[in-house]
Amino acid sequence: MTNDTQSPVQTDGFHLLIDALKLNDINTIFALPGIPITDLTRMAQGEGMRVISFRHEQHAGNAAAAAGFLTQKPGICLTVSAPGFLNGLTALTNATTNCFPMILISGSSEREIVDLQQGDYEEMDQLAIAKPLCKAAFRVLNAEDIGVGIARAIRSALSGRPGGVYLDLPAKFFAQTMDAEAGKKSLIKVVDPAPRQIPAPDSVQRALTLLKGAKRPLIILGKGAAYAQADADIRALVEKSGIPYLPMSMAKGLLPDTHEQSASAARSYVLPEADVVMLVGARLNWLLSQGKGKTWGGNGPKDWADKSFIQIDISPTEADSNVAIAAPLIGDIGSCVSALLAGMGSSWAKAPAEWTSAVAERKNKNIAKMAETLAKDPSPMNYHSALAVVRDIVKANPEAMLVNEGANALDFTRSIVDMYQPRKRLDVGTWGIMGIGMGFSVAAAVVTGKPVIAIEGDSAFGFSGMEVETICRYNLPVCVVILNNNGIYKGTDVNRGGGADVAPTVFVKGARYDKMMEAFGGVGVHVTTPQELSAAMKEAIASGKPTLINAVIDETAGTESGRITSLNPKTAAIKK
Ligand code: ADP
Ligand code: TZD
Ligand code: MG
Repeated sequence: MTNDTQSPVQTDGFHLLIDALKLNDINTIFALPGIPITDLTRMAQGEGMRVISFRHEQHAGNAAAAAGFLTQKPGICLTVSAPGFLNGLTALTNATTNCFPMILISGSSEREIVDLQQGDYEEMDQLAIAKPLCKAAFRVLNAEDIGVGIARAIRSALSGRPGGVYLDLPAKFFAQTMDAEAGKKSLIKVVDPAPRQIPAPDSVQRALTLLKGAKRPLIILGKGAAYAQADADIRALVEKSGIPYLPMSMAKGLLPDTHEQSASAARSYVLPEADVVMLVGARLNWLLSQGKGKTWGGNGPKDWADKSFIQIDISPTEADSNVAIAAPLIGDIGSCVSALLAGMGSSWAKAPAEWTSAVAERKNKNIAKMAETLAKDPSPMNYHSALAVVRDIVKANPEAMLVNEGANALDFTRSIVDMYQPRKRLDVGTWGIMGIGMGFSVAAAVVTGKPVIAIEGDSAFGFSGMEVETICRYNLPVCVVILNNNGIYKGTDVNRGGGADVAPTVFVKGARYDKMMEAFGGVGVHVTTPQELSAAMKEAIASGKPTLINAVIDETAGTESGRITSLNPKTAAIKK
């Protein structure tokens, strides 16, 4: 029995859960219905929540994670038991890896049967499985505890380093009834779920002293800085210090990529050369060569000079995780950056001109070289000529969201397409995971209401391609551009055994992904030139209609693994 037939003074688990979320200003759920949560999705919609229903839980989970990153509120993903839960778990773990706040709520089978392994429908000990893969995991057995359960989930997701939280709700919970008034009283509106963490004054001073003595300082902005929404202060810090900065991929646009202090185009120069590096919400993981050099970007391996690091991060255990951090600055980025600004006073000397002009020289040379490449119009179209179009479209629509995945399709887009506003770029993140494309696109459209451009490798798109139906169903202003080179990295690999099967990295030649969008009532366009691509993208953005552009590019154009070829293991024979 659902609440529809109950006496008005009673409430139940379904409604208490919805009320608890709404009380905390959470009004959207990314879901995939089924036992035991089908009615929950219906009731949530009935109670005025936006329920976005997906075709596979991983993409609902990815949407929740992106929503969390964009809004500083945990995104909610709702799944059924065992297989639905597992499908959502990859997204929950990816969110945790990326420090994005989300809550995966899964219905589960009855405890008594699961614990005795008696073979319930979709039986699985989900809480135990989720625990090591996310930031925190809770189970609520009784309706009267859901208020506390949601409050703990929200606090765990948002406070300190944000991350993914699992909430397990056995089927029995939903239909449990209780007095409506007592139920209402049991709910908690979380006060200050992500308390500011003010850095210690001596740690601010230590950082400033190091910065002051630097000859070749560099600031690296990471997606933690984008998440923190301290945009004005971060810009002020960069400009007041005069220090060249590098944005990590999802920090692009925090300051416009065209900013004169951006050192992106001189990345392989500044990383090895800098003597003091200030990390702002960026970890020294593989994306920064673990802080030890041998940059994977640029022109081959290079050792980094000895560096001193300042690291601004909310997580005290992040410091020293790879190399010694001379000046850890622990606190929330907003508080840390404003403390630095205050400490710099009014007479702070800008970064040495010898260094900034050396950076500018490298950068301008590289930009000129890139401009030459982008001006070419080869036939067939390649990554550069296609992305020159995307670059112009994004420049003309700086408020648009950009979602990006693939290997070459990712690396070239990141370096060619400038971003102009904060938190406009969503991508494969810390894991370099494929499959975020359509889930992130749905969330970007739902959360921001702005046009979304998804630049996808043809392989990358395949991981979430069925969600184009979701995009059409909700009529979202998403323009998917597939850089179609007939495969993973390239379309030209051959079967080394000489058999009839194609190589493992090669797909059907000339595939028409545009027809997938047409199948659901969206607009599909097949293009082979930059001119056609430009016209199709302009039309998509002007109309706001779900659009998929199959952009055929040179199948020989890519390189193995894009920019991270060096991470491929080599056989002993090749190494010699
Ligand atoms: P990127 O991949 O862009 O280099 P990472 O994901 O490696 O960025 O790093 C993000 C860092 O930001 C994490 O170490 C996380 O603890 C930190 N962080 C996230 N939010 C905040 C915040 N509000 N204040 C301070 N640090 C934060
Ligand atoms: N599976 C998952 C979940 N994540 C991954 N990163 C991979 C597999 C391995 N992988 C990459 O790292 S990139 C990529 C795969 C399969 C696809 C590259 O092909 P593409 O892009 O068509 O998307 P390009 O433009 O052809 O390089
Ligand atoms: Mg490809």
